[in-house]
Amino acid sequence: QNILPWWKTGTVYQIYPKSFQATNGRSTGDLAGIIKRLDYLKQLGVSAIWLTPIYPSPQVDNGYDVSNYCDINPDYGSMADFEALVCKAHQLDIKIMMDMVLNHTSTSHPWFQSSLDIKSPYRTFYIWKEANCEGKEPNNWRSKFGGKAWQLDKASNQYYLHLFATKQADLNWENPEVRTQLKKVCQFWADKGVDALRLDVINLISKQQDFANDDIGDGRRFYTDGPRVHEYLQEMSRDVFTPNKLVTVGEMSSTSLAHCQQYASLDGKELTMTFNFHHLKVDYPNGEKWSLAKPDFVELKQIMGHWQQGMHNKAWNALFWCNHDQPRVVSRFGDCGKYHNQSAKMLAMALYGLQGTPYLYQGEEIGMTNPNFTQISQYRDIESLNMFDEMLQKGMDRAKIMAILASKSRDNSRTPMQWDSSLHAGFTAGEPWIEVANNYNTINVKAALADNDSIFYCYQTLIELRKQYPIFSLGNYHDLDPSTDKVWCYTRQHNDEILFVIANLHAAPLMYSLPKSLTDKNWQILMHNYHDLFELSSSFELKPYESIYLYCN
Ligand code: TEU
Repeated sequence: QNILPWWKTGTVYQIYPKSFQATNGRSTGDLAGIIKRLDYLKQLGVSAIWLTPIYPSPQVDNGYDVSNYCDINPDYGSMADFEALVCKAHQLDIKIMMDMVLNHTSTSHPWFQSSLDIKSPYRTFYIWKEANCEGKEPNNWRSKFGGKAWQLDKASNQYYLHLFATKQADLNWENPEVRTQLKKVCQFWADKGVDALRLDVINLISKQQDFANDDIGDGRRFYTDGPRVHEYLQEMSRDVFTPNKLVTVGEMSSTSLAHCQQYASLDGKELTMTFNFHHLKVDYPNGEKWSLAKPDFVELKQIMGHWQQGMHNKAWNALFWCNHDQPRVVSRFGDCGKYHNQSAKMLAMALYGLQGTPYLYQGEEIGMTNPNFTQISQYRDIESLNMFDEMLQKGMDRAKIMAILASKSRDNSRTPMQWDSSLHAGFTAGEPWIEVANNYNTINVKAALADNDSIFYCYQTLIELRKQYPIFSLGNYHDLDPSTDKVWCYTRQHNDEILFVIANLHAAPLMYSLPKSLTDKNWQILMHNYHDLFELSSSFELKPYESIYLYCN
């Protein structure tokens, strides 16, 4: 057991600092607020905290538009506050993971400002191109946030590439000096005592250099898992990740299993592990995020199985339902009404039985829900606001657009953390930058800690079990019935040890029969999301969202 590193047995807690905890009546959260809540995170049992970007930034994309990689956004505090956070976290044996946004910078970054001068050595830090022969954009690539991926600079009459917002300019990784500077940035944070890095859209850094038109798509096939991406990551690993023992998780946009087997290969030549998003597209009809559909659970299980088996003994997965870009999972795949508690626990148990490192997004541990905003004025996210305009222009009905945003917007997970039932959920004494969800009277940390049947304690137990039982890190994966959308039942096996996960995905009760091969085992009940007595027999009724962990060795 001792040979398993912390990132194979531990859980990472994602903090969205802007919405976590404010002090001094600020409208946004801050570092002092995070320090204040470290004991709570220790009680939960997490091994590390991932902070989404806390660097100086114009906040066009909530910090993913960095204007200085080596400082702290003054709204969040100072470098001294950051050093205090690292120190206190380490005292509690909690590691720090920083978010590195290395694919692009803010256009306010001094490098970009300098690059506006065509003669500046920084010109080649970005991807500047001439207009095409018709005097238009260099190609037809689209921005992920809507609109074109190229912005004209009138002074030089050239365009720069931005795969995200207009004010997020893509860096030119072909230039070795760019790579040198970015390695220095990683080294800077390693020297501050940071233990781990989350690398934002890191599989988009290498673009096909002919910048061809994409006749069948938005351009992504020319820069996703691009030609030199593995080479670049090997260089980063060799020069800065490995010498500093940095654990790394790469966020991979529209990637493939074959690429992730290499990115997150157990030989550690590139990254420690990868996030992918295929399992969170099972409610995108025909791949379209901005429309409504129920999740396809057969597809969900099939995707999870594909990755579990494909990565086993080769590479390492990151496991997650939620992050700051995704709606709340209990609103999405569970039930926010009568079965809020059971469905949130079922989703937790189904995911935490898998192989990989779980990432728990702030508020998920108390079953926070989407806020059900009804007015466009309640939204803040640049992607949501751009999509609202795009859908309006397409002539879509306004009520329909609002329903889509209420289900799909990234702001669904960005509302303030619900600490207690006081004003603004205890997030701030001032005016929060985005509204609190109006169910904070019942869904909050204080209430969760006071109820030993709460979702919080389910996560606490799961996190502890994963540290204690190596089967979670080591076992293989076998789906007992991939074709049903009623239940998700799988085993994890390592030598004679078996973890058997049973989860009812719906509110409807149903009869479940143990597969023959698993009936004669000496099962022990490791966990159960109902506290009623559970008698195991060869066939039994599964209650709404009931889930059980059985274990034998
Ligand atoms: O997200 C990358 C990404 O591709 C998404 O999950 C994105 O939010 C989605 O495609 C929009 O539909 C990362 C960050 O997590 C996100 O918050 C940033 O906005 C983005 O990179 C740009 O830095």
